[in-house]
Amino acid sequence: MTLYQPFLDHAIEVLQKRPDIQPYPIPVGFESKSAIVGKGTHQNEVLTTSYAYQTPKLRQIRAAHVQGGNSLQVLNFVIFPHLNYDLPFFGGDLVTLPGGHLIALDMQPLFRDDLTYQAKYTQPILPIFESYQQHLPWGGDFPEEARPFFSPAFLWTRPKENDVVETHVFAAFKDYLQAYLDFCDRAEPITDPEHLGSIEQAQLRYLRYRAEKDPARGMFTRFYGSEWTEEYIHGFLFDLERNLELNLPSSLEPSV
Ligand code: DBV
Repeated sequence: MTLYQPFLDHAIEVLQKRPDIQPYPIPVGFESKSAIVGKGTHQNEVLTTSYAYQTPKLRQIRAAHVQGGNSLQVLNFVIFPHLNYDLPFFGGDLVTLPGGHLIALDMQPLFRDDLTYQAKYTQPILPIFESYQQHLPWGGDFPEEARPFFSPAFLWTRPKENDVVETHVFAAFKDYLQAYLDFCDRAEPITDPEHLGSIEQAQLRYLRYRAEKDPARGMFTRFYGSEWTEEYIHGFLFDLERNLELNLPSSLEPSV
């Protein structure tokens, strides 16, 4: 059993209990991808598997699980709400590299500086955040340009020990996911056109940043090549723009 398998199993179990859950299509070739990397006695299989679901409120719930031995494990788990809800994104980036663990867990806001938004989606989770912060201290260095995409309840930590991941990080992951699904249950569709427009802009801002700056791009390119990697990023991991293109209202279709 690899380090993040219990996280993935838990998420899938919780999601599958929901009556409105449906599979979300994973493009052919991306359900599972494997490569042998390294030389001689350092050869290792790196296996990347993908999982995806949807509900009437959540456009895409998806996970990428990378398993490449004790010093290469990743679970990247993101939930993208439909564009007619003001829900934040659920963002989990659980990464183990030779240098140690790197954990990012948050409900990433659409409107970080909007106080009404913070009161709705950040304040309720601050008590959870604070209860873990003592065991999971701030992880330090962090890209400044990523700041707008994280909430004040951003759990960002670099634990040294596996057992911190297995205990505190796992517990935090479960609590954040449950709190997120509770937000979903309460969310009401947005109908005001101006509000809808600003949600779409915020979703695109977030998506473009993540696709462009995906910290896994280098790793995936080394293992599986750049063609597979770019298609995985834009066609599965961060696929909103492609889907918007496919669903253009007829009035916006190019008239050529
Ligand atoms: N990160 C992803 C996806 C991954 C992934 C889809 C499937 O967004 C893995 C894999 N994250 C991953 C790996 C690393 C990181 C690092 C492999 C290590 C990169 C390396 O050191 O070579 C949060 N993830 C990081 C870092 C941060 C995050 C801050 C370290 C700094 C960095 O390398 O950029 N999550 C990440 C992030 C956002 C987010 C930047 C921005 C909105 O939501």
